[in-house]
Amino acid sequence: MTITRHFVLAGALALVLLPAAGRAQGSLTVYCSVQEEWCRPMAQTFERTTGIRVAMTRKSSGETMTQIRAEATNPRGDVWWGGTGDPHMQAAEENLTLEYRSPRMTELHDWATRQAEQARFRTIGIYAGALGYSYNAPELARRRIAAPRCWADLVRPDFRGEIQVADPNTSGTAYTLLATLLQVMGEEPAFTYLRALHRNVNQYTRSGAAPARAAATGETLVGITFLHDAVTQKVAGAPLEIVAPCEGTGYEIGSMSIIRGARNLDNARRFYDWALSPEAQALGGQAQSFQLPSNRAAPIPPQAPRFEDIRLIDYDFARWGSAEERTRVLTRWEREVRASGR
Ligand code: S7P
Repeated sequence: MTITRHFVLAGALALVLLPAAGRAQGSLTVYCSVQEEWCRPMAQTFERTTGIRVAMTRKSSGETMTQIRAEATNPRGDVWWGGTGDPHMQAAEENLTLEYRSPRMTELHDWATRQAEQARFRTIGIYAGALGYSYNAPELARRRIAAPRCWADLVRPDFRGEIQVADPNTSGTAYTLLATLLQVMGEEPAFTYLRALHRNVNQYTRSGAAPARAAATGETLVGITFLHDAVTQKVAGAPLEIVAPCEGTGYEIGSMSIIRGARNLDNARRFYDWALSPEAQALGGQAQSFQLPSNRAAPIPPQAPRFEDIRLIDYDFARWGSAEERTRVLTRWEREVRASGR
């Protein structure tokens, strides 16, 4: 055996024996729009199992959408993972993301594949969660305020300056609130409601989950968020009561898309397939994120708010995720709500 052949064989053997992470498999840039606590194990576990180096950055859904649009002529990200479905739908419509049909699609719930079909397979559902609010129960009792149960309760005068919600321009959660109210009440009554709610809002945060953290510490009395974000606080010991509003509420289909012009397309597809697997989706619950996973075989965290227990509306994702409607509603909110006095 020649020395060269010896080296080739030894090299091949090392490749077989080395754990995947020990081998260079290229890289991947992921834009992550869930909580940092879940972004991190996703990146680390994928890196460990494939050897692909992952650069992950976390931003809210609306902000990520704006960034991808701004980078369209020179894309820097490969995959956008997580965040509410509406901006993913808009990105699909604006041709910012790529069609991909994962072999794992057959393993998913109907709501996840319906999302993909509506976006011509440029996005797909990875989890779902309903919108609502939570309040700090001891603080509410201390101020002798009657417990809220409905959206209508949040515009009562006794909640003046006591409510926190995110800015719908940056936050997918807050955009889901706008679209939800428009669907529950009809557009004109919803804008009247939003102006009344504005008087009670103490701060529009950048990120959607922040109001649940503020309610947990008593910094605000009420935080409007996805219910699962309030559950995360409650599980950590916060004295929160969680409300699925009596009139009915909307929900998100948290989504994932491959960015058009991805520099690491093969790795992006590999991440996409992996992120749809039951093993990858189980990481959510382990990271104290209590959404409903889209893979039918993924474990549902026992703390996850179940859709059967909530009065859900038939949220029209195609309409409210369309570029035209999203832009129109956000512009109207800026003009008529944020600019209105308190
Ligand atoms: O915390 C998880 C979660 O609520 O965050 C996502 C959300 O879009 C990101 O926050 P923004 O509202 O700031 O965009 C949701 O998809 C997810 O369930």
